[in-house]
Amino acid sequence: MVIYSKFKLFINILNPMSEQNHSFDTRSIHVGEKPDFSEGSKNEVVAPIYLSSTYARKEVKNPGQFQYSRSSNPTRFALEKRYASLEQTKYALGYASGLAAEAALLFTLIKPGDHIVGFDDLYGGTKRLFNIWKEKYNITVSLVDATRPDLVEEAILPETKLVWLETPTNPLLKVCDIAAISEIAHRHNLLVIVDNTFLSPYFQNPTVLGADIVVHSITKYIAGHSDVIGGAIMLNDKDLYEQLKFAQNSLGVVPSPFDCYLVLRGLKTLSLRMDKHESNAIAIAGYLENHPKVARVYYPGLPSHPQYALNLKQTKGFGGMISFEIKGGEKEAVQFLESLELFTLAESLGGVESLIEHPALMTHASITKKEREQAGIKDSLIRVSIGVEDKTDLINDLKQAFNQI
Ligand code: P1T
Repeated sequence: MVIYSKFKLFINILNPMSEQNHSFDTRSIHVGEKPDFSEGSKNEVVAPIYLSSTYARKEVKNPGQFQYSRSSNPTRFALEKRYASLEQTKYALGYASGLAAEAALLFTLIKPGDHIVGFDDLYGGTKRLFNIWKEKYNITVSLVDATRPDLVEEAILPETKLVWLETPTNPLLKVCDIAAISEIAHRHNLLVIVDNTFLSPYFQNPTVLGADIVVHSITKYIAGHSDVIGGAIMLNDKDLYEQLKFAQNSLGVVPSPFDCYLVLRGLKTLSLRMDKHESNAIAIAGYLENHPKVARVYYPGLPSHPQYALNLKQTKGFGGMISFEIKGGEKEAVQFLESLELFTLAESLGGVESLIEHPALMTHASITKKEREQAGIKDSLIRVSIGVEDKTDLINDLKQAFNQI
């Protein structure tokens, strides 16, 4: 069996028509949804939504591939195959939300007394999860400015288990060097987890750069239409995959078959959407940078961004997320946000429609003011998820809202 699969892999490498030899755009449409003529009824072009919660077996001792939908489901199976293909990993698992994936990682990898080194500008919900684990399971966490790999190394303790990164970060769009930090972490026998939500696998593949595990909030660019809550983990290590698969089933943190279908559908346009998100964001970041009522713009695609060169080196793009500080404080920020007509004032990001929010009062309200101040999240900070609408319409909306403050 092993010999056969190795042989098959070898044939795949030689075969230019093998799935993994296709480009990203092709894989995002076809992997997991290939019509199968050998099995008669499985020649659908679109993967069906398998709603059955359980699967019959002919013989008591022969369970077959699918038994119970919490442990495995054909629609989820198709999606997990595509996730792995797009992140260029061997394995992938789907979850009910990004935070469900993160909780499953902590559940699997962390035991009482362990220590985590994390980026100081992680998503607020990730920090809240760390705070829960700190209180309940007596772990410790050091959040450091990972734009400096030396600070990551300095924070490593004998009880450190893993390094948790996000790049670019939410909400300050800080970029860290995945390859350099992975090299440091591996020297200390630590795992590196990268939250790749902001760039999606279209622009960045952390395991190719040296990270061990990728985590995603699928809710964002991957699903892409603000109608799904989902999460994913992608990795290459078989043993870790088995442990995570065990936890996925034991905790029951799985996505519904309907959500899996929506994500399979959304993924087919990921590359088209990401290119448009990015070209709109480049235009809008430039507009904001020259606006007299804006104090500072955070966007990795601006040459003024402190890690612009690093981002160019390790990614294929800059993405569609921008943060900026408005001149004044909370009052001006709130007035501006409430004056917009086309941008929707809402948490979340990565959908086709442009969303805008106030991190201190919204997405990052779940962490303390002290933690926010330490991370540099000011009351004048506004975060924008640039959609795929017409960029002139978007800029005109920003213009009229600036005129009202
Ligand atoms: O919302 P959920 O699917 O559980 O994903 C959590 C999560 C994880 N990682 C990053 C980088 C995220 O941005 C998020 C969710 N973020 C928001 C809801 C937000 O508006 O920032």
